[in-house]
Amino acid sequence: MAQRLPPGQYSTLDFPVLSAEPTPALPHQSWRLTIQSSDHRAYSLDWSAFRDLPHQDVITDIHCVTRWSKFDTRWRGVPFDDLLAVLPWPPDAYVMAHCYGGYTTNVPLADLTDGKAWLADTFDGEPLAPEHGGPVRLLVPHLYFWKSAKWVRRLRFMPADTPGFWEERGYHIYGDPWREQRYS
Ligand SMILES: Nc1nc2c(c(=O)[nH]1)N[C@H]1C(S)=C(S)[C@@H](COP(=O)(O)O)O[C@H]1N2
Ligand SMILES: [Mo]
Repeated sequence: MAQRLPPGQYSTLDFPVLSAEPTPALPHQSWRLTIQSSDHRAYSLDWSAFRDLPHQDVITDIHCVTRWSKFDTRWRGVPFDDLLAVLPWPPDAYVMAHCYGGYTTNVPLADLTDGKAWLADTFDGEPLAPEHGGPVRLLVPHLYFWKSAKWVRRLRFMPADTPGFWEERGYHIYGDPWREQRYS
């Protein structure tokens, strides 16, 4: 199974917490997810609208740029495709994920569609813990885990790729672990 571990990574059973900001308190009644088009149209979901979207179980490996990988992590969440399906307008080619707390990260739309990404609200059968991004985080497991934005608040479509928080600080604009795209 050597090919299961991307170059320069080691496998761990731990689930380290890596956050650039303090864990925000996000009660369900005040939580919102807003999708924003590049021409400033907005579509918001409250908790009950989000909960009513189709959910899917996911078992996947995750890879952090700090070199830990964790195999067979068990999530449940809304496939990004099902979120796109409820949007009243067409998406743009790039997405900036904005988080409660201010963190941002950029991902091309093509890396979020066709079953490649989820808005996860469950880990190991339990509501996603606040320190791991609960109530909802982005899960984009084929890219380094910094792209999996915790406490996601707003998904802003953009016509061009623009660096987010870590990407502005030297992390790779794309972040493919199999090509070791750690830093730019
Ligand atoms: N909002 C937010 N999301 C974030 C981060 C962060 O600092 N803030 N860190 C990223 C990084 S670098 C990693 S490795 C993972 C860590 O997720 P975990 O704490 O659940 O292991 O979250 C990513 N998403
Ligand atoms: Mo990370």
